[in-house]
Amino acid sequence: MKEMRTLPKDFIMGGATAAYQAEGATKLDGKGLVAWDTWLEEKGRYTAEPASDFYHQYPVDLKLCRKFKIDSLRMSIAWSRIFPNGYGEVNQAGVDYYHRVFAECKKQGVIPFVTIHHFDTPKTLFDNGDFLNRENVEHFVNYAKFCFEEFKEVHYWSTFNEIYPVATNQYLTGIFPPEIKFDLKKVVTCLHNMMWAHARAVNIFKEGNYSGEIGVVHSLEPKYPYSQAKEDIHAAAKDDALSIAFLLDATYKGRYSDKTMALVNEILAANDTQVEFAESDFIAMEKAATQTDFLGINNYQSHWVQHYDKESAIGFNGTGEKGTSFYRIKGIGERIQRDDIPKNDWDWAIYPEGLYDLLVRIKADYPNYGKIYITENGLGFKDNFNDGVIMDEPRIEYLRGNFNSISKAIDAGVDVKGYFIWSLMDVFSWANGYNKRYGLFYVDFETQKRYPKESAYWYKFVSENKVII
Ligand code: BGP
Repeated sequence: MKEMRTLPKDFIMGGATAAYQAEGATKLDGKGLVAWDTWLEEKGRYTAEPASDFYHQYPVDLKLCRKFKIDSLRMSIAWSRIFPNGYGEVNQAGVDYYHRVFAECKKQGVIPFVTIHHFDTPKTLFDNGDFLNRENVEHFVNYAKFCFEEFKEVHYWSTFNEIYPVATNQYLTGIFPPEIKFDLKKVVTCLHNMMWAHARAVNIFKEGNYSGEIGVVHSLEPKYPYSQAKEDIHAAAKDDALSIAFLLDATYKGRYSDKTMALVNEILAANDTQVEFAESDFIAMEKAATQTDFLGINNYQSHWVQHYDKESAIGFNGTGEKGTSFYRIKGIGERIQRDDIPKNDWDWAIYPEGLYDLLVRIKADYPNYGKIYITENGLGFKDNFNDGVIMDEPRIEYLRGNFNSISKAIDAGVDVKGYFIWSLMDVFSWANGYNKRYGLFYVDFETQKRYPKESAYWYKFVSENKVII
């Protein structure tokens, strides 16, 4: 029999959510609008109502956490519940709501792991340029400071969720509002401004001597060359530079290395543009780089990249109809679907080795990485609801592969402290609506009843025994 891998005894097993995807109640108790509210209504495909109604169901979900040995809940605070317009007057009902959630966490013995911004900038600021507008960075920093002052119950803070997908979904692929496509200047400006905003929030947290830990959550998906041809290797290096190295350099060095910048500049030049950064931003970023406590990694898949020098073109699979996506970016490359690698219905490659490669690479390239939490990982799947029984073997298989990679990386000396499955319960998916389910708990979106899937029992066993079965 093959020997089973283990996890450290104090390894945190969590479940992840995000305010807009779980809470529902998008207009309740003084919450301000976000761009998504109007954009989804205009599209008419689906909305974030009622999502998983976490706004009311949180006691149920936290009880489930306790029952299924889920140590920690990754959640986010909705900026527009606290400041309906992004700044100015505080909405006390919103503040009270999160105090109630944190009190319930305490009651159920669940550690809150809180993101300050998860794709939901208040609409007034979003319409005013979101993070392309540096005035909005000031508003973000003030909001973060408010959270540190107010929510003393929280020990773990993440400034942002997934800076790269914010920048690229908004300004490259255009699958998020404001649906701008192939604007590389906006992409790089947004990445930089958000990293600068992150740094300033970290510095405020440290200067204010707040107790707890602070980090940032990056979406990191390895980029491999599709072949060993020189130009494919270079295409993968460019894709990596923009999507991984740019962010990790900023996080851990406080500035972009010459190698990263040369590749990013090459991408910009191929798109007839360039970006300048204010030298003074790097002062805040270098300071933050030495005091960031942890890195959160969201990883679902890996990519294989080949040379591409024609016009940019995107095919987005937002329906779960296999084989409908393609990704070709001028100046970067083309991401190729490899026939020999399994994929889910949304064409996401299932390749747990990628997570191992990523973890050991971070340790090698950024020795001051602190510690790592896997803050999202999971399988989007059309779960079969059979009289309340949900046999989600493919999800268990996916988790097993990724947990084995984490265990191997820990053996190789990478300090991975915990794991949060995306998602705790089924939630609303930004660009896919409700048929792409990820949860350990199936949500009937009509009745809001929760049903544990087979994977929830598997997860409980791993959490209790720290053995990967
Ligand atoms: C990450 C986001 C999550 C979640 C997840 C799954 O990018 O942080 O909010 O949505 O991806 O993505 P999707 O819902 O598109 O399948």
